[in-house]
Amino acid sequence: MRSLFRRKLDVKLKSATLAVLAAALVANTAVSVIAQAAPLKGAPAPFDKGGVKVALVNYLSTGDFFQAYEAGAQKQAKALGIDLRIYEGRQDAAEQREQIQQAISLGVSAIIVNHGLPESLKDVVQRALDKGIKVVAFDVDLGNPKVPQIEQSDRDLASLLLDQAVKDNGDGFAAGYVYVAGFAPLDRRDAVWRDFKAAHPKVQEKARWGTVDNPIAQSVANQAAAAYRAHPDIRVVFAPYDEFARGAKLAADEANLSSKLRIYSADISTSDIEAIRAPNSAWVATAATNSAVVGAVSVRAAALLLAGQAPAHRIVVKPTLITRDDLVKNNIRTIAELGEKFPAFRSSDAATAGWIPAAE
Ligand code: SR1
Repeated sequence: MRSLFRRKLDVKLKSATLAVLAAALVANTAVSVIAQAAPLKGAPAPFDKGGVKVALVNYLSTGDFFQAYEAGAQKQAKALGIDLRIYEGRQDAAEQREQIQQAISLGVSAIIVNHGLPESLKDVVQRALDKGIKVVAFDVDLGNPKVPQIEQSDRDLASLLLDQAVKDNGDGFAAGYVYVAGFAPLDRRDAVWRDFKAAHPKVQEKARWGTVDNPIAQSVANQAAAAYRAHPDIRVVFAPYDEFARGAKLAADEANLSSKLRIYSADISTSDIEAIRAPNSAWVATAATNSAVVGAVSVRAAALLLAGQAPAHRIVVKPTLITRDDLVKNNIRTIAELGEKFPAFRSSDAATAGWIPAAE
């Protein structure tokens, strides 16, 4: 029988462990240990020995796009035997800097930076590089030749949407535009919108709104409702982020405007597909990648750098246009079903090598 002393000690140790875990959560240290850092047969160093630790430091984590991105990164990390530490994004620039510093102290070999504000990241990323840590960035332009940049070709994405908008509505319409400055993908899509307006003088931007305050879709819906009331002639809404489109649609549904408006967005998830397919939905098209694939590409880019096989400086995952008609005609209800119809939603050949196991 165990002594009373021993049992008291066990209780104390358990409470201490819980306290450490709770402290980790409060301090927002990496809480996810995803995979065993196992050796990968036939792979170059350091993957042949295992023990490779990589950090994924997010600026944004909420919403379907970022959840699928993380899931894709986890799956690819597991296939590579990488121990992936994920730092949740809370849209807090100071916290993201601190997380990068924590990853450096933890002794990771590579860091994936997912979104963020370049000015608050550049020096801390340089600190990581100076210590020999490899860095890749998704959708944040760190302007550093040593940091490969991953993106979804935002120019193509916006062009696909706006071409479709002209196809559906002609080259003259009153538009609402949902935008928040300072996010690299949104800024790149905005550049296309500005060029588009210059080339289509009969397109009038009647109202502009946008916020990334959580819950994003609901906050955008509140703004959209006011914009629709003030500008009842709006017929097209360019909302190139799925959370924005959800908000624009919510407000359209509530104001009974679904049959008068057409919404064009970016991104796609199973719940987006459901919203686009809903009877009489105003959300008629989106241009998107599979964000799980983009997460996998981000991990592969970091792995290539670690193996001394530098990927291209600009790594692009190409988007595909998906219309409501495509979804309805092909009876597509999920991302998996979308992958059966559009191969680009199954995998990408960006940042691949023979020794990297597929995980998509
Ligand atoms: C706030 S930035 C949101 C965008 O980031 C990713 O690039 C997704 O495509 C999303 O639209």
